[in-house]
Amino acid sequence: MDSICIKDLEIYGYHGYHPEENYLGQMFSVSVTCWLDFQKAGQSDDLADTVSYAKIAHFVEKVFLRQTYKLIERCAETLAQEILLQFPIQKVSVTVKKPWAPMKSHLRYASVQVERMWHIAYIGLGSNLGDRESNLAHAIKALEKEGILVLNTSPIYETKPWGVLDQPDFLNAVVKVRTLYTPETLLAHCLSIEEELQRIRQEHWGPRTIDLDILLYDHITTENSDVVIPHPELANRYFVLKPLSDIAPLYVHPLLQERILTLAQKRSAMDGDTVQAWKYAT
Ligand code: GSY
Repeated sequence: MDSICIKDLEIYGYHGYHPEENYLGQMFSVSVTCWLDFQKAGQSDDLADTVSYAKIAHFVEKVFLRQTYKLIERCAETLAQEILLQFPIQKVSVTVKKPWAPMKSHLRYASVQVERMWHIAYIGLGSNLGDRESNLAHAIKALEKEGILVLNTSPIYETKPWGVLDQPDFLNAVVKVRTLYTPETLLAHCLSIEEELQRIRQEHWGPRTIDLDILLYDHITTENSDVVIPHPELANRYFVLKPLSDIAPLYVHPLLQERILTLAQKRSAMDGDTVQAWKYAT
């Protein structure tokens, strides 16, 4: 991907762990690389088709001086997040250097570097207690409140219970989201939304106000993680495959190497009658 780079932008700031750093201040040097596609600007010669490096530099100065942090790690993390939110870029790298770091050793500088990028994830939603449709709507709003941008919502389906059969029918849907969170942090947000909507986790595979499952995250597969991606049951559950295939038919399952649409069609032969159209989510 193309990149725009700002190297060693000098800013006099007050970040530091020692109180004297906070009142005396010192020189910092900040470098930023932004990844984006500027093929269009390469053809058009128009600044509107890319990101102005002057604007990035000005924005970095503003964010850098807005607040004082003890750690340059926190400073770099904040800069990376704010730059990704402010500019239409895919990925950013931020380096913060402290050439005057107060210590006995002689060195050119101490520095930290972070790389952050947008991620695309698909989250499955299910509810079979209370006002099921409003539970789904609340969960989607709650995701947005946590800073998770919902890009697309599948139609809602009414589905026969899977696992424990003697329980009410579910409403299921899938959302496509854009997030800066890691899979672990995204899962933590999903769990806190479930708690907020008072899911009662009494019976495994039993009724629930709301269930949020991370189905896919970029094209990664995880190992030795508390979050298993792709969701291990994805290919077996038609109530997930059907809504997912509506919004990501061509996505290739990273382990099975088959398109979601193909997996859905295969599963439909077995479970097609367990999933019925409900109505389109707003
Ligand atoms: O894993 C999601 C919770 N769940 C569901 C569900 O969402 N829909 C249907 N149809 N059956 C389910 N069984 C469980 S557990």
